[in-house]
Formats: sequence, C-alpha cells, structure tokens
Amino acid sequence: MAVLTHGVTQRLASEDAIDEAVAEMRINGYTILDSGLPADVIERLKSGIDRIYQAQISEFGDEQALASISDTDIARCTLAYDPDFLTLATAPNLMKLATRLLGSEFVLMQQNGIINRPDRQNYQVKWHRDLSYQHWTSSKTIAFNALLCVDEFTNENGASFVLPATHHIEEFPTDQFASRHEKQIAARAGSFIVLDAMLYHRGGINVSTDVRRAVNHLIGLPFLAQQVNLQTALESTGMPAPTDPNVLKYLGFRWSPATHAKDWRERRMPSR
Ligand SMILES: O=C(O)CCC(=O)C(=O)O
Repeated sequence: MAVLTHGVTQRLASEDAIDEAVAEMRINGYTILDSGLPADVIERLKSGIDRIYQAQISEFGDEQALASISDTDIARCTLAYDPDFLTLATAPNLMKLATRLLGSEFVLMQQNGIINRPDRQNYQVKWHRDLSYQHWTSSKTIAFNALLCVDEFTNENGASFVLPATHHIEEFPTDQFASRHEKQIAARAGSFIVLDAMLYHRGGINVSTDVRRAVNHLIGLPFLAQQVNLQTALESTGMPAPTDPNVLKYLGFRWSPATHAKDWRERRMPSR
C-alpha cells in the first residue's frame, strides 16, 4: 500500500527486494539478504572454515603465533583455498546488491572465515567499523560488509550487534548511546547480514555450547586497497584463476597497481 507523502520530489527506487535492501542500507546502514545458496554448500563452507583455519595455523607455525598478532579464529582469504568460497563471494543476490549500492565497478577487498567459540576471547566483540580508524562520512556508499551466517545466528551464540545509522556520523557515540541503541541481529543460516562498512558493529559473546561460524566479505569501490592480492594468493595455493572477466575484475586482477610504467600503458591497450 502506498504511503502518503507531502512535498516529496525524490525517492529511492522500489522495484524489487534488492531495492528495499538498498533503502535499509542507505538509511539504517544494515539489512539481511538471502544468499540463495543451497544447504549442502553452506554445510561444506562450515567444514571448509575449520579446515582452512587448521591449514593456516600450520602455515604460520602454531596457534600461539597467531595469538601473538591477535589473529586467532580467523581463516583469511578463504577463496584461495577452496572453490566453494568463490561460489559464495559471487552469489548472484550479493552481486546484484553490490551493483545497486556501488555501481558497475567494485572489488572484493577481503573474505575471511570467522570462528566464534563459546570458550574463547574474541577480538571482534569490540565496536568497530570495517573501514577501521576512519572518522568521516560519505553521502554515497563506498564499501559494505556481507557476513554470511554459516551457522544460524542467535542471541545465545553471539549474533552480531549493530549501532543503526552510525555510518552517518563521524564519531563513535557515547557509551550510554551504545548500550541503549545497540541491536542484535539474529538471522538464519545461509543469510547475509549486510552492513555499510562505516557502520559500527561488533560480534556478540557466545554463551551457547556450540561454535558460531561466519564468512565476512568486504566489498568496495576499486580505489580502496585489498587486504591480500587475490591474484598472487590464488597462485600461491595453486588454485586456478577464474576465467569470467567480470569475476577477474571483482577479484581485483584489473585494479592491482601496475608493476611499472610500461605495464600501466599496456593494460590500457584496447585488446586487453
Ligand atoms: O562475528 C561477528 O558477528 C562480527 C564480525 C565482525 O565484526 C567483522 O568481521 O568485522
């Protein structure tokens, strides 16, 4: 049913569910989006996070070494280890939302598996922006996070908290504001909790008896820097590079800095 308005000459588009998600993102700074991925893929991602984390512990020495850099319980750059994570990062609903929020050019800045255990300290429970250390606002979305709930997110197992609309304000609010207005987002397995990358958020404390897993994506305009160069990351693990030119662009192959002046010019040749 149409709402009544007065003196309104400009409105957000409202053609479909993705437009509604965009409206929530622009105004509240968060929304929930169905990934559309089948349950068996979600199950494989669950074991994939655990497997990749164990592999990365071995790569780095031991878990104590990860603890020394405050990086326990995060499986980094997961798509370089298992093709299911590329399927996830390119889920059609996610790509549609990215196009509506950011336009035709956007890059995957990070993809990390997050393990929230009941019996451990978790660095993500502190309020933060994913574009961390930044205290300014932008009238347009420049980046967003898509946190896939691999397990169902419940109030008990540490579902994420958000501070709605804080992407519009430069400073972190007061302690009282944060405790009064924080909102916990329960969501079913297979959905993305999507946040403007400038929205303050935090993980919840897991007081259940089960591990809560998620996969976070940071997707943004190409001028932002990737955490890991995905081209070299794929080469390092021996995973084949995708062939779809749009996926290559999304993974940053086109946007990585040129290696020298001639490379920069060659990249601009029409045949490339
Ligand atoms: O695990 C969560 O609920 C939040 C994760 C988070 O804050 C992040 O990855 O930036």
